[in-house]
Amino acid sequence: MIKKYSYGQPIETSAVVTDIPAEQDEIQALNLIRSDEGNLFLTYFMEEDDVVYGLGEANRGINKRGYIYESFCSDDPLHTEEKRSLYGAHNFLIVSGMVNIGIFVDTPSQVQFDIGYTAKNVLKITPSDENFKLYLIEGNGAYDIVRQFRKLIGRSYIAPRWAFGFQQSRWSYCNEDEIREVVKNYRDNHIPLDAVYMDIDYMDGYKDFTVSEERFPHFREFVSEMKQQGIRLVPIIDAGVKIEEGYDIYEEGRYYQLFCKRPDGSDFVAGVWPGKTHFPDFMNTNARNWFGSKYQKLLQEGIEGFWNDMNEPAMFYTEEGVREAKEYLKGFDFDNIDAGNFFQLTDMIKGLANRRKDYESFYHNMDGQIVRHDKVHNLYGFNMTRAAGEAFEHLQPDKRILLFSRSSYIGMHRYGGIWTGDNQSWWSHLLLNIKMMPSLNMCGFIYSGADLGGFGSNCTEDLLLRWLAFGIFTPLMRNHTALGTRNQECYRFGNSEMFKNILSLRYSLIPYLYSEYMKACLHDDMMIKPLSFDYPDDDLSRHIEDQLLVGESIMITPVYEQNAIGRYVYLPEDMLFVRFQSPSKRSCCVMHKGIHYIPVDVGEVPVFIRQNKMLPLCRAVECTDLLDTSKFELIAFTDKEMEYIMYEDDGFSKNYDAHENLVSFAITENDGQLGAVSSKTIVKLSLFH
Ligand code: MIG
Repeated sequence: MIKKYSYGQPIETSAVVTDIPAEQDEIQALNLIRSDEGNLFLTYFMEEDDVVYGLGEANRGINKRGYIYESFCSDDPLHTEEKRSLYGAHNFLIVSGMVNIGIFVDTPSQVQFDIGYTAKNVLKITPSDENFKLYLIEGNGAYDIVRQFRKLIGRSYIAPRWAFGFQQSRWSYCNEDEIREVVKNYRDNHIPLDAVYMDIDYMDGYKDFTVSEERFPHFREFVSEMKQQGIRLVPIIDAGVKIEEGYDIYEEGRYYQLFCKRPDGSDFVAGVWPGKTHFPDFMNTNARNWFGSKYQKLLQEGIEGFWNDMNEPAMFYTEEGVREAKEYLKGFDFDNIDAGNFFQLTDMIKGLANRRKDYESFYHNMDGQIVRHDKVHNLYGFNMTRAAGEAFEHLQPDKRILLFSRSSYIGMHRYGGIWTGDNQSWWSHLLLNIKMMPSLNMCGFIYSGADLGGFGSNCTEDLLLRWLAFGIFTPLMRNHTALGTRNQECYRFGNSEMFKNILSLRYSLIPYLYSEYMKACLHDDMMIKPLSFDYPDDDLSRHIEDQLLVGESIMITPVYEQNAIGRYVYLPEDMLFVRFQSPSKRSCCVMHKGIHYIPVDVGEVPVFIRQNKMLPLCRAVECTDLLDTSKFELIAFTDKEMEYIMYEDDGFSKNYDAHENLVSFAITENDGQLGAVSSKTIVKLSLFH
């Protein structure tokens, strides 16, 4: 049951698609309090053993209890443990225990969630704006609440199937030959690959929707050359539009008044990659339609996917900030630098980027309503991505286009996925990736993933192998790294065989992963879940943070520590342990409910098949275009009749709900013998009980 409460005059965020009338009475479950300082907050008393799920793209654990988080989309590339904000703002959480309650604070500006940080058992939610909507969801457990919430916010974006292939990125592959070289190395080593990313250097002077003629002189031909090798190119689009006379996007945006404004009506200026830029006013319908239509320039070159970056929006500096810095420096006593002014000086310079003050200094025209940016800050990246998503509906109505964003708010999940931004090549960030996936799923961001191998810092071979062994289960499976870091493509480390094995397993799993992904999208469900969602009565499951359920059949237990030779796992029921060593080499054994230590060598992938479930596998290939989904191998863990329904479609059109899309793999009994029955060819059945 969902109740909606509305306070003051909230700005519409478009997060929710179901219109429900607001309650008239005061809220029952939470206390709305005004503090002595005058600000409004909500409190809820948590029981000692309540678990708190949610907050989507946020730091720390699956259980959010014990820390403080702030929803304020932030371009912060150092996701250390103390950070309170990352790139997304996903204000949905669930307090789960004897009583279960879902809370969605729908407001476009900053919100603070103190989840037992100040007082151990107190959840305190402080919206920075007193005009907000609040949704309270009662349900039969956390999982039920998530499903109700997901119905409220609408169907998740659906990616094309090729986007389940492995994707390689780097900041930047600078020209055609560098990309050719990457592709050649993958193909020569028989390591599967479906896409290569084009980071900012493909553009002409970092100007959106341009392609450097010098570095990509025959772009359309190049896109098609890559396509013939089964490779899609995915260009980046940045939020800021370069200020340059004669550049059509700049000229049009200025002429039609489609950029964010200063109070005096002039276009707001921020420095980003191209130098000085204007920010398109994505809160304005005309601006969205205009910017969205520009993606056509690349679509008509044959491009089929995009990633939207820098849309918090990130800024290196503003003109106002620089002016202040200059003033400060004029008066600075460079001859007498001591501890006091030294830090003042460095903080001053570092503080030029993404200043709160700057976010408070420009305005949006929300179709007639003038709103200061900080009041709607969390909607900017959402609306950039919405601009693209809505445009694709007209430009390519019958085709799925890959789209994901860095910044987001709930509601954006209907238009695109996300990647989790600038992580580091740290083991702790592999673990963070593991813990974040179910939270993203709760908020509808199903097509998502992290920079595998880590963005900042130098990756090592074992970290990349372990990270990929987890990444094969995330819909977006992309290796990406920053400018200046060590080469991180899979063929860069001596032993390409292990990489080939892991990625080949991904391709064997694609029919299953895609099926579970599509079911999650079509039924407003989750693809990647915490254990407790499917084992609600198993107490220990509520506290497992490093094992996940992927779809209905499997539990995964990734290794995320350097030099580990295995790990402890907890089985909430008897399961079949499958140790994938290579596509052709694996060992299986039944393990009982409880705690076990399992060996997992570097290069191996441990998978547990749940009771009365099965895992279909197809033959591994080097790109998704070559997948043969007529023949399957089944690994089943059952001693009775059962069935797995696989969702399958062409992977690019939008005929999602057709009945033919469901294929049955059944284990049935005949003359006392269990066997497999399907309209597909079963090349091998491995049955365990
Ligand atoms: O300020 O385009 O998160 O993935 O490689 C850095 C360069 C800008 C940040 C993105 C990252 C991308 C990088 N971008």
